Amino acid sequence: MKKLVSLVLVFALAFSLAACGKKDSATGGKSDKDAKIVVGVVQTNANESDWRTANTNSFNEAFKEAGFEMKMVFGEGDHAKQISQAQQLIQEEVDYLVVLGLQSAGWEDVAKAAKEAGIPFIMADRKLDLPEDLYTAMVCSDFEAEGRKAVDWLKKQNLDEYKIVVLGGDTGSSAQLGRSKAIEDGAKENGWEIVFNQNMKGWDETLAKQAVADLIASGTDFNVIYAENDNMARGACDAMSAAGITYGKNGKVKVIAFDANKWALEKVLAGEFNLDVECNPLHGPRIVDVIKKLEAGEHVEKNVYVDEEVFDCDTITREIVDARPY
Ligand code: GZL
Repeated sequence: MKKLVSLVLVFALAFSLAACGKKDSATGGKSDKDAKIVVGVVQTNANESDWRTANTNSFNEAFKEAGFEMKMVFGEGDHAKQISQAQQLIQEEVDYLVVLGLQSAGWEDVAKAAKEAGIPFIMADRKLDLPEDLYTAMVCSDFEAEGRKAVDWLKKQNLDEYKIVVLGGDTGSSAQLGRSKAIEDGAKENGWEIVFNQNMKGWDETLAKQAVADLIASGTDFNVIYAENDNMARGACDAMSAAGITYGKNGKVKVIAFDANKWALEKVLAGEFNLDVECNPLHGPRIVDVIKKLEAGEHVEKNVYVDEEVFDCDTITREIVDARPY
């Protein structure tokens, strides 16, 4: 009889230990309230762009402030590497998994594994192609909306002709897909000509500069640069400067950029960029807020798009630029 009782006790103990190790992947909630919250962050690349640097710094600062332990890994342009890094973090039983995907597709297996392990899956920056039951929260930018802001501005310019150079970001990222869709749809709707449309691997500034230099050398005529981030817009401007082509507020070529890094807004203020569409990188505090709410068992909005502005060389001021946080 004694043996039976001790056997039951052993099973009961094993069961309760197993139960307390698992979290509800929808709401999180660390079982041991005193232990540090460990957050796995699957980042794109370390030195992809000034935007990415501000984004990574935002996570570092906000997580340190919140007392979270952060395990950040970098895919460095390799989607398969990001997938295996995410699976590794699940194996390490992080309390939360935050993903900034190089590619928007291909995340279902990881999201299912996280759910099975009871680890809340949070998307930051770039929305991934996942059904709502496979992620806990999304805090991203609406890239197509960003692109529509640029298209609406371009339409208001009432140019005599529209010969547009599109310098796209990393192929397949939701940022590139959304911004490119907006200009491609806008060109169709308005009868504009896209004379060049190529994605620059890694959002690379040098590749963008070379692409525009080659276009100029080939005699291709254009009067709009639609660069899907600030760094590529700067590369395009360097190529135009080298060829003696005027651009910006009083130039031949209108320059549109995305991200609105502070240095780029200086260029808007100087009239070198005509328009810069904000894509706010400061996701650290936003993700801390989501995790704290989950830990407290509070309601968390499933899908949150970041509020973002547009900066126009005709209206921007020194005060606006000086007040910018990144
Ligand atoms: C957008 C972000 C993009 C930026 C680029 O949210 O994913 O990646 O626009 C960055 O500058 O490299």
